[in-house]
Amino acid sequence: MKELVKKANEVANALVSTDFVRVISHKDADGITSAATLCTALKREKIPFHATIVSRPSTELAGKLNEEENETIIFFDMGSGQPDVIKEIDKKVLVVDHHPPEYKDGVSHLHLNPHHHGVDGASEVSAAGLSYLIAREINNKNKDLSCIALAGAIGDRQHLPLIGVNSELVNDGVEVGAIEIEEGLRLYGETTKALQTSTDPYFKNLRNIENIEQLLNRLDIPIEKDINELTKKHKTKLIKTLSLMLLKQGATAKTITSMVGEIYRINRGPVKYATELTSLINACTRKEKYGMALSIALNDKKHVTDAQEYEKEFNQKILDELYSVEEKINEYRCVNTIDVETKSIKGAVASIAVNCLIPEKPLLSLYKGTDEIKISARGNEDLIKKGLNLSKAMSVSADIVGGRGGGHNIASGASIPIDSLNIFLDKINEILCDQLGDTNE
Ligand SMILES: [Mn+2]
Repeated sequence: MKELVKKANEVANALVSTDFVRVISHKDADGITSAATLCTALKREKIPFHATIVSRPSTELAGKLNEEENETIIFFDMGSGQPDVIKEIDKKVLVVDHHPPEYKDGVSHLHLNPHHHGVDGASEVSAAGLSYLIAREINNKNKDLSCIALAGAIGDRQHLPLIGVNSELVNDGVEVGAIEIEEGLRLYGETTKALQTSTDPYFKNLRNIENIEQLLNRLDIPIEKDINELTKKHKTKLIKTLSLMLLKQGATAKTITSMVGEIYRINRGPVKYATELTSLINACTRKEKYGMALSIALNDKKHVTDAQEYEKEFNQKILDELYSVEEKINEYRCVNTIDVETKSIKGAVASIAVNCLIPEKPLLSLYKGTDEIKISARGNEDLIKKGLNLSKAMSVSADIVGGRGGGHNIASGASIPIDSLNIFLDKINEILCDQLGDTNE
């Protein structure tokens, strides 16, 4: 950890000694909060910056950056896996990424990646946490920015539980009063709504508001109260009932235990809880409103209502899809697949289903476009323990059919040519059987 902070300090020094910083970050909650954390720190130092949110570093992007008059460019949440593109940029490039790196030194001016310092980038720190370390090295007063970075760690699902740098940044936030830790259900808002719209976890039998009201009445719990404002007695009763419900519908043990735990109230930012901030940013990115997402992460309240509207809309699509997921499943020996109608929800649906409904096998969610099939693959902790590595399975299987794929062991993506689905599925099924130790033919 010490070494990682030392490297963050080098990046901080490189930034404060320049008069303009060009920030390029990834288009997800982690990338956007990374940019917001650093940009806030730069603003406080009166260092001008320009931030752009992109999907991945490309030759086209490199060309554009070379034409600009920036001296210093910082990449967040990307770059460790794209040395070729980084090399094309003839400026001072700083790469800050937590994905497994394909190089160490010699490609960019500075390369901050936890994997080089014995820190796990999949569980202990995301790009936002790295951005936070840099911000804190720029000025110790930036500890309050931990609440933005926390939303990034949550976005990359590194909060169950928070460990390593992530837990350190929360401690910093608590120390300066930017974050308050509460114990409770990891849901927010009015109890009935919170249960009806919950996707993390997803309650199969709480689709109708009548069912929920009946349940609450039976438990003698007031329906109009906020879920986190319930008395301890009511919360305990509710948690017991909900846990049983999840168990019955097939949810993993981790899903059930994760429903309860630390929740993080943030005292900086346009919403009350860190999870809410993550969720609003995600809602914007799915609509490709990256500027809006960034402005929310930068503590601008202007777009919150719109973002909440997107969130609601998106949530409904997921709930509709989940409702029929069990009927739509195609079963292979070591993998399940489903077809989804909306591209933007395929990852979310797969991830919820494999944790809350059908946990026995990894789940691939397929979106069939005109010439490509986009695939999101999701697993759960139990499958990881058995040896699941979706990143490898997806990249190898996609390669074979002339597509491309990769990601993390628990969550991965691929795109493949439209006519290659059967070959792809045969291959990935075979690889997954191998990984999961299913040796029977
Ligand atoms: Mn990330």
